[in-house]
Amino acid sequence: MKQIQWFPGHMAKARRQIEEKLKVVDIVYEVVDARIPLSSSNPMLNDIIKEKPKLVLLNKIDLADPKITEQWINYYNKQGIEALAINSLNDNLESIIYNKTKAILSESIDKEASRGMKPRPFNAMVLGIPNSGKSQFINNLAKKNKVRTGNKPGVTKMQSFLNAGDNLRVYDNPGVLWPKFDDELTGMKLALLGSIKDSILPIDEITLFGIEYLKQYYPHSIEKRYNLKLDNLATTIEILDEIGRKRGCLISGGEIDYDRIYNLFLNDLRNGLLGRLSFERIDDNV
Ligand SMILES: Nc1nc2c(ncn2[C@@H]2O[C@H](COP(=O)(O)OP(=O)(O)OP(=O)(O)O)[C@@H](O)[C@H]2O)c(=O)[nH]1
Ligand SMILES: [Mg+2]
Repeated sequence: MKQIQWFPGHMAKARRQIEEKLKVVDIVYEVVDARIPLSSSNPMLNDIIKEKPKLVLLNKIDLADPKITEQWINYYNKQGIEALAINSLNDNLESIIYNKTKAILSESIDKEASRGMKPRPFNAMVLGIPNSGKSQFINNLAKKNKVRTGNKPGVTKMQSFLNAGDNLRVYDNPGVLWPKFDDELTGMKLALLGSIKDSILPIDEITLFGIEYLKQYYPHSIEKRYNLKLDNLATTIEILDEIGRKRGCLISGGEIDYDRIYNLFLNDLRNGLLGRLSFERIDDNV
């Protein structure tokens, strides 16, 4: 996985580049991970985009708990924040996104029309932290017309668009923002889902965090995947040992190979093999 190290200088540069692009943009699409919508958002985004209309896209819903995703959508809507739940891998998003954008921009469309301006395509910019699915989302929108239309005279090199249908254009290079890494729990969740490098946090801690979360909220998913009964296992280490035995993660002499269990568990979780799981709940966070 590509990984960006965010230093203050990088942040300032990313911010400047985004602010420059925003001048010709009608709407910002903020892509977050539906499984951790708060942890995968950027703390400065609203400050950077100011009054620009925004649509929050809870992406990767195929991996998230549908009930929790619905609660998050309600949560955003109650605060007057526009939000949609999407799957950028498999859904056909073009008309859904266009229609929502048109509704959000309706007031300014009417204003332009009343001044005698002709209808024009909307310009959108995609923002989000690494690995949230920005590129996947842009490719999904632009699949019919993957051609650059920018680089016209007077338009800076960065301002090249991809057509998403006839009436919507998205910047071809999405804005990459930093996550909230000052909070330990946030870092743990991002690492658990593979959005920051495992090496930043110890893999054993990430695994224990994941198992404890599942034990609390999704006990059946562990029991089913690893064919075990949690009632018989008092501690998280006992759960690990049992997974190790069930999966044959053993070193010679019959000892448990914990590193193999960590990798097995994290791969299962990240690939959706433990079911559709969400790691952020409104009750715990708001
Ligand atoms: N299951 C699932 N996977 C997704 C979805 N959207 C993106 N992905 C996967 O998530 C990973 C990251 O997606 P990208 O589109 O590369 O993410 P990005 O935000 O462009 O990441 P950076 O370029 O590093 O900032 C890839 O493996 C995608 O295939 C989705 O809706 N569902
Ligand atoms: Mg990308």
